[in-house]
Amino acid sequence: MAAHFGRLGAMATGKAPFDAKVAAENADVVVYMSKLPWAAFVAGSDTGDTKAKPEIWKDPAKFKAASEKMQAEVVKLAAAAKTGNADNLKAAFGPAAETCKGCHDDFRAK
Ligand code: ASC
Repeated sequence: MAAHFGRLGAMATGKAPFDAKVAAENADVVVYMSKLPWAAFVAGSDTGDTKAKPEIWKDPAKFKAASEKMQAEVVKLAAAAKTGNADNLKAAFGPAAETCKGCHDDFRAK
């Protein structure tokens, strides 16, 4: 996730040249991957070597809402990437990154 989202971030922040094809491909991978983590957070998976905070299981509705917000934002990010316009990617990247950060702040230990 970090690798593919990171490539979009590099383009959105001017650290890498904008390449519409690369942006669209990476955004599609992000959309696909955005659906995957949630099935792993089953009851009982809160123990052992994990960065998952107990809040995931204490407030599953909040966790689910955060996951859905991220999934919605990366769909918008992919749509923006597919316009082939760097400014659209830039505009969509910040809100998507906020949903990563928001969930990590609340639900992932440092
Ligand atoms: C990334 C990455 C995250 C998010 C977050 C956004 O590239 O690995 O977790 O962006 O840092 O604030």
